Amino acid sequence: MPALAPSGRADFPDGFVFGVATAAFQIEGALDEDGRVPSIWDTFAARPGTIERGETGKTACDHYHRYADDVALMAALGVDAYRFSLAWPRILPEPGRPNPAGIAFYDRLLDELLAAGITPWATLYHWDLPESLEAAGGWPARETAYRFAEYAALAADRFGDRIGHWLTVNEPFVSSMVGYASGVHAPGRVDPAAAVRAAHHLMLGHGLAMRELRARHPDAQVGLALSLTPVEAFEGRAEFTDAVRRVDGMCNRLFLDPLLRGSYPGDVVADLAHVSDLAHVADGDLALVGAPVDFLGVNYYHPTVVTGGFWPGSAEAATSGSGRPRCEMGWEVDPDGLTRLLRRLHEDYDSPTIYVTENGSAWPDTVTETPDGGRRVADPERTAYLQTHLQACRDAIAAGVDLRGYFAWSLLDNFEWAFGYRMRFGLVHVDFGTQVRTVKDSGRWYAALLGAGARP
Ligand code: GCO
Repeated sequence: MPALAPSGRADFPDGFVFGVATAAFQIEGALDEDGRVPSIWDTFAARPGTIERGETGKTACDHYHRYADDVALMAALGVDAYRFSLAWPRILPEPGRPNPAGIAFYDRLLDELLAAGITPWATLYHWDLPESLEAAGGWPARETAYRFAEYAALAADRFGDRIGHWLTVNEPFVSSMVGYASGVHAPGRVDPAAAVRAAHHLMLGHGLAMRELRARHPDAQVGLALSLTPVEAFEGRAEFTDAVRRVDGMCNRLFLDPLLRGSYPGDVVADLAHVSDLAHVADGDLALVGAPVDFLGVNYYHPTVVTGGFWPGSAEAATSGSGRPRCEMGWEVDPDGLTRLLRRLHEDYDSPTIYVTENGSAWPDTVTETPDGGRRVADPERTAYLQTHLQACRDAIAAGVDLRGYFAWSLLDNFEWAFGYRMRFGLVHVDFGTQVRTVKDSGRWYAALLGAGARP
C-alpha cells in the first residue's frame, strides 16, 4: 500500500519525539583545536585512497565554532530533541586526563540547546576512538571496553545534570565489521577474527558504560543505536534462504540477541567458528551486555537483498537489487522495510521502547536563487523519503510497536565517512566552501509537520 504522508504531530502519539541527528567527527571540524587529540578517523582519512577526493574532517561543517547558529536552525525547524555525539578525543584525550577546553565546548553546546528548549540526546561513541587507544589494540582488545567505561563515567559526571538521554555506542556492526573486517572504515583493518572480538568488546563497552551512567544518574534514559536492516532473498528465491540467515545473523542478530536475549545466537556462533571460537567472551560479560536498556535506538536506511554467501566476520554480503528506487548511496528506498523491521523487534524480541535514532537519504542537491535573492534547495526525493518513512513509523505504531520518537539523519550535510562530502543527507544544505547553511524543502516540510515553519 503506498504510504501517505503524515500531516502533523496529531498523526503521532502524544509526546512523540521529533529530532535531528549528527555526529561529532562528521560536523565539528576543529580537529586540532583546544586539546583534542587524533582519533582513528583522523589517522584513517590521512591515508591516501581511503576517502573520496582525499577529503578529511578537518573543517567539516565548522560546527565547533558555528554551534550556536546550528542550534538556532534546529529551533527554527521546531525539533524537540537533538541527537549528537560527544567526542571522546576532545573530552578525555588520554586515560585519566580530562580536557577542560573540550568539556567546555559541550557545556556551551548544552547551554544553547537548553536555552532553545531542545532536549539533548548524547551518543558517547560515534566511531572516533582516540588513536592512542587503537595503537594499544583498539576494539579487538578487551581493555578498550574499560577505557570506554572510564570515559562514560567522566561524561556522566560532567554532563549528567543536563543530559538525560544517553546512547552508549552507535552501530557496533559498522564500527566492528566495516572498521576491522572489510577495512572500508577506520581503522581500516582486514582481520575478521579481530572484527568479531571488536563486536563483542563494543557491546561489553555498552554494558560497562550503562552501569557507570546508571550508578551516577539512576533516572537517566540509557540505550544504544543499532544499524538494523530487513534481509531478503533476491527475487524471493529459495536458493538464497541460507544467505538470508547468515546475513541477518551477522548484521542484526549478532547484536540484538546478546542485547535483548542475553546470549549469542547459536547459528551465528557456528558460522563464525572458523573465524573465532569466542574465547574472548568472559564469564559475566553477557549479563552486562544484556542488562535491560531503557530504549533501543534503531538506525534504519534500507533493506538488504542477498544473492549469495556471507563471509563471516566481514561486512561484505553478496547483494543485489530488487528493482526498488535507490538513493545516491545506491541504497534501495523501502519505507515498508522500516515497518517490517520495527514489527519484528516488537513481535520476535519483545523489544523495549524504540526510537528511530537515524533515518535519511542522500540525493544530489542544487542551490538555486529565489526571485527575492534568497536561496532554495528543492529536494523532492528526500522530502518523499522523509514523508514515507514517517508514515512507516505510524504503520508500526498502529501494529502495536512502542515507538516513541524519530530522529532524521541528518540536520546538516556532513562528512559521510569514506564518501567524504559528496553524499548529502542534510535537511539543511551546507556550502562547504562558504559554510552557508540553506534549509532544504525537506527541512521546511519537516518544520511544517512539527508546527514551526522554518524561519529563513
Ligand atoms: C551510520 C552512521 C552515520 C552515517 C549515516 C549515513 O549509520 O552509518 O551512524 O554516521 O553518516 O548513517 O550513512
